[in-house]
Amino acid sequence: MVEGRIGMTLTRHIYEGQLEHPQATGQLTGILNQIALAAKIVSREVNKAGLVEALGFTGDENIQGEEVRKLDQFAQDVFYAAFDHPGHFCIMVSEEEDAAIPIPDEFEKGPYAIAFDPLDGSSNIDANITVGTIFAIWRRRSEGQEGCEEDLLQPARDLTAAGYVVYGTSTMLVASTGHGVHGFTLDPSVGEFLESHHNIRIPQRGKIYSANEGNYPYWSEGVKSYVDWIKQPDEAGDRPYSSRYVGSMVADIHRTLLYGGIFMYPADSKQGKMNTGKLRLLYECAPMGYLVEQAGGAASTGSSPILDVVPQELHQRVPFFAGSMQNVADLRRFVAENDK
Ligand code: FDP
Repeated sequence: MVEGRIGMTLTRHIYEGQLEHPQATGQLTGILNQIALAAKIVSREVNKAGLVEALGFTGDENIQGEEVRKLDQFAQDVFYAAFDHPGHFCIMVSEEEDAAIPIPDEFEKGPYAIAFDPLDGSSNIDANITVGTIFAIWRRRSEGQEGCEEDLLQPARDLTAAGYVVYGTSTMLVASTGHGVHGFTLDPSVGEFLESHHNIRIPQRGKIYSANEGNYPYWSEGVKSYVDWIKQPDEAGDRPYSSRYVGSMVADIHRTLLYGGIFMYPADSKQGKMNTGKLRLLYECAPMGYLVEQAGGAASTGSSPILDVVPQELHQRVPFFAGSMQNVADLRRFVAENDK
């Protein structure tokens, strides 16, 4: 059971981390504080969504061809406003927008680039199911004032920080700056994120698998045979695994981090030929893979570590398998043996 430390607010945690690094400029502290503020605003709106008729579609479509729901747009606006002016970033990319988003001319440019999904799992909103925000932060690579795509097209191995906010039965912010993964639960009575999960460690093996199994007929032989295997009873009683799939990546990864097991969104051949899966690299798989590895787990495309994938385009998709170290190793073995 991971526990937080009494009186440890997110702000204090970040500040103390900063003190341990005398060379720190405080920029990262500022960024995480901005994210926490935006998360509180989105959390408030998510919680009262049904009451104020915030649910439903705006009528527009986003870059993925999905209809944009009102809360998606609201979350996009809130996080954009948190990132555009404090001088932390030189460029951003969001799931909601096709092109990279520049920092407006009138605002100072900063040393970081951010990729974010303002409201992941949004097809669940109408059913009152958990949704979340995901973010990934890299140090910029380009020189000069304006940022460019090169600052965003970096592998997860080079992340400076990443995290997510899960708007569930309570709102939690889970983040890493490369020194373990820590979780902070929003206490609405004081309006603060308080440390509730210090140094989250994912179990080395878990007995839960999480996948949209409706896609089974379209998976590769390797993935099919792995899923067949984890459903077969064995003498030791380690199998079959239990199946849990919310269909909201933040919720499924959050559970996987705490309980162990494997989350997967494999490539499939639904459209005829094998695709690269559904989930997006920059603002879904890279940050979640980084967090899972920071917690002692593994994240893979099935054949190579997610952290090593060098993005070629902003909205690139990749097959994604993440969770307990041993579960991901099993999956990789089945893929290596069956998918030549
Ligand atoms: P959503 O479409 O509701 O935004 O990538 C987005 C995502 O949800 C993930 O959060 C989730 O894990 C996945 O898609 C669910 O996809 P399926 O409906 O195909 O299972």
